[in-house]
Amino acid sequence: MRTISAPGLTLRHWPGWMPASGADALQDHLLNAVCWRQEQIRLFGRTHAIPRLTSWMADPGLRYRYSGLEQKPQPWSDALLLLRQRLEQLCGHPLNSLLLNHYRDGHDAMGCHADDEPELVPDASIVSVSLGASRSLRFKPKPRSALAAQQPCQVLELGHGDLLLMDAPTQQHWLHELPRRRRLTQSRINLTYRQLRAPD
Ligand SMILES: O=C(O)CCC(=O)C(=O)O
Repeated sequence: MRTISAPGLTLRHWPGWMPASGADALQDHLLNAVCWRQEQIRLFGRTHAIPRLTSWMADPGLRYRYSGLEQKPQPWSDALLLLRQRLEQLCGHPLNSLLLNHYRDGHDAMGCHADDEPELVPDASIVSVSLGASRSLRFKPKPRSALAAQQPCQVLELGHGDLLLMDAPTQQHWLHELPRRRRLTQSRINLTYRQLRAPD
């Protein structure tokens, strides 16, 4: 495990955390078993299909708006529940929801954002597992964050079976994005386990 830290940023990265055979099997299972959707968003009065497929799993009663979209939870699969239990032991807190992203090739991407929605427990880590093609995740300070101001960007290459913990208070001070990699033809799946606040 290596730790990447800067003011307001703590990342813990385990390259190859999941053995390749387990990562291959999980990737195949998710490609076939998950109900993937391509969501539409409205930007400046126009509708766009987001450049990736997504799905969301969560415990009953939890609601989550992500990128302005109300997510419709799918039931947990056994494989993802088992992985959740291992990750909860590792990070030391509950992980009651999971956002799945499927990048079909290098044209699919994720824009710059922070996972700082009010529904998320702010002290909890965001726990990310990557499967398939290697892609870079780029972190840059939020424009108005005093802690992170004038810090250089941090770039991590995330490969098959890698685990990444984004620890608090990273989401308060830093943005992250998954840029396009135009020549890439292989697909990638990313799982981000999260802790949502319990409903009132
Ligand atoms: O695909 C990735 O590694 C990043 C995913 C991400 O930023 C997110 O789910 O918020």
